[in-house]
Amino acid sequence: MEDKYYISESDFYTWLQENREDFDILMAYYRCAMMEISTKFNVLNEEMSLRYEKRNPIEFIRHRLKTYESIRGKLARKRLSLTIENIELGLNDVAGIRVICSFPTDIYMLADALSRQDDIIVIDRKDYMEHPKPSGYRSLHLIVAVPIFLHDFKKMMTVEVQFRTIGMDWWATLEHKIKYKKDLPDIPKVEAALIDCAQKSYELDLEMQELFKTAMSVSDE
Ligand code: 0O2
Repeated sequence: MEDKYYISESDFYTWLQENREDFDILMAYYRCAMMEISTKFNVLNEEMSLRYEKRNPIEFIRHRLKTYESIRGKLARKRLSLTIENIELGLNDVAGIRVICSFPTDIYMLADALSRQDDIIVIDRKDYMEHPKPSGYRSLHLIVAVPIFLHDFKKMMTVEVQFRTIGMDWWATLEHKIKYKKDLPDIPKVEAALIDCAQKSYELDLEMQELFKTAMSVSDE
């Protein structure tokens, strides 16, 4: 039976031509929202470099807008028809920010600091550090709404924030290359090895965190 939510590539591009202006405006709003969130993290990073442990908890920040391909696929997976409204209200991760932190505890500290800001609304929180995915994936995901201030109105935009350590990011990037979302049959040996690598990498993260604490306490004496 035909799936009424399936959107072919050519249907998507025809729709895009007809809705180009509205689509481009929505994407521009998402870019503004990513700038707002990036600035918030840059401010926190700057502050932390001067206070408390006097170091930057953020190694780097990346951001991305979801690709056409990914928007098309996710709408179909969520059983949503192709409309501007469904892209905006039905998908939470069109705008994505990845905050790569030095140590696991930095992740919770930064996520809490962002969540406390009074212009931020936390819509969802998924703790894949405490509860890794069956694949071995670790990260902390927040879905937040942030206001963007346009010349004559204010608009709340949704952004997905993924917090990872360098180790979690390293694993996720390579796992993505090796298997994530590829329509390959399961290869139990590869899956088990990936889970094992994720665990080892997390243990190293915790070890480095302990080394840092020890070094800090010695330098404080
Ligand atoms: P891309 O290409 O990174 O943008 P929901 O949005 O709640 O309906 P979803 O999208 O499954 O459901 O949310 P979830 O589980 O929080 O994961 C979303 C994102 O986390 C993914 O984005 C990946 O970036 C990352 N992710 C989740 N699981 C894995 C995994 O097992 N391996 C890797 N490498 N990354 C993972 P997208 O949109 O799938 O893709």
